[in-house]
Amino acid sequence: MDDHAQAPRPPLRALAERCHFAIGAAVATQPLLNGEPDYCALLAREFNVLVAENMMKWDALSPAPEQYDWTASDALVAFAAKHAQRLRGHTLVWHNQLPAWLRDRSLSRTEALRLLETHIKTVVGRYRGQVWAWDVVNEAIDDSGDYRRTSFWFRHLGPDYIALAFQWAHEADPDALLYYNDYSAEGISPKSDAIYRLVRDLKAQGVPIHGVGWQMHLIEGWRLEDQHLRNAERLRALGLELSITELDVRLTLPPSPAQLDGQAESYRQALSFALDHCRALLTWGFSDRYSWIPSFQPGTGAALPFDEAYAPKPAYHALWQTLAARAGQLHA
Ligand code: 9MR
Repeated sequence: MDDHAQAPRPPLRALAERCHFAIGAAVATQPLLNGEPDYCALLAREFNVLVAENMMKWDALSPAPEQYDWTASDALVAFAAKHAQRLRGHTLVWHNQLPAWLRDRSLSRTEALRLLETHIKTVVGRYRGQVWAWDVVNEAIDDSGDYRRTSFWFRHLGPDYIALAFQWAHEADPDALLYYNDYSAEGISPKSDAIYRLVRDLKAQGVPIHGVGWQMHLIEGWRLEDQHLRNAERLRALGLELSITELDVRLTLPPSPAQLDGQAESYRQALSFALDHCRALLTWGFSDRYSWIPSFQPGTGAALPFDEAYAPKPAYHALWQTLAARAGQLHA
């Protein structure tokens, strides 16, 4: 933690607040529940919005039918309240991380509808007024631009589940911002075209959707391009807001200093874009000590702004400088 003293002051959240911007990170279950001192101190210090990496997913919340265990999610909600941080809720409807009791069951359409409505209303209702924005539907479109037809919810309900999920979430917390969230959604592609059509049609039908989340799990070398601006503009023209919800930039391991600098440039460009076009930017974790990347993408990692010992990396300094420059301009 000594290296930590080298982090420029003030923290990211103080600079972000001057820009009316939300800067945040996903929170891992174990270090939060264990109250790991360095982890919790940095989490509280640097960020003004948090999201549960896993704690609010269906399998984490509901180990058995009609049973909920709120231990971890309540701990996160309490942590955020204590440190005056907003929360993003992740995620209500997804094909992954469904509890086995649900995934392995054969359901009629009526049963599937009842289970989904009850789950959404139970979770959103419990945290009504405490969650700023929910990822209501996650990853419903595949890379070819079709619905993800093999997903549990599509198989049981067809595409109707998407509008219903937003409606139910809205009934449970009329003040929460409701998002559609996906990966590889930031450029112009068959997938982002399909997301655009989906959210455009939802808006046209009067479905309560307020935003689109771009996850942005990036590979090294990523740079902002005109296609990202065009995509943002068409979504915002629908009256939707945007957030970068799960940013990380993975590197082949072990990274060289040049790779870390290149990564910092990706972070800088993503944040600079977000300050112009988005409500929030959250990274998927904040320290390389806890990141999904090495186990899912073997041979790669080092994707986050702090290293495994919680020392700030060039990516952290790039975020800091970008926010500081913007905060300075606003107050010049
Ligand atoms: O980071 C999450 C990891 O701990 C889980 O094992 C994994 C299981 O599917 O989900 C990861 O988070 C995902 C997020 O919920 C949705 N977008 C992609 C993220 C990375 O896979």
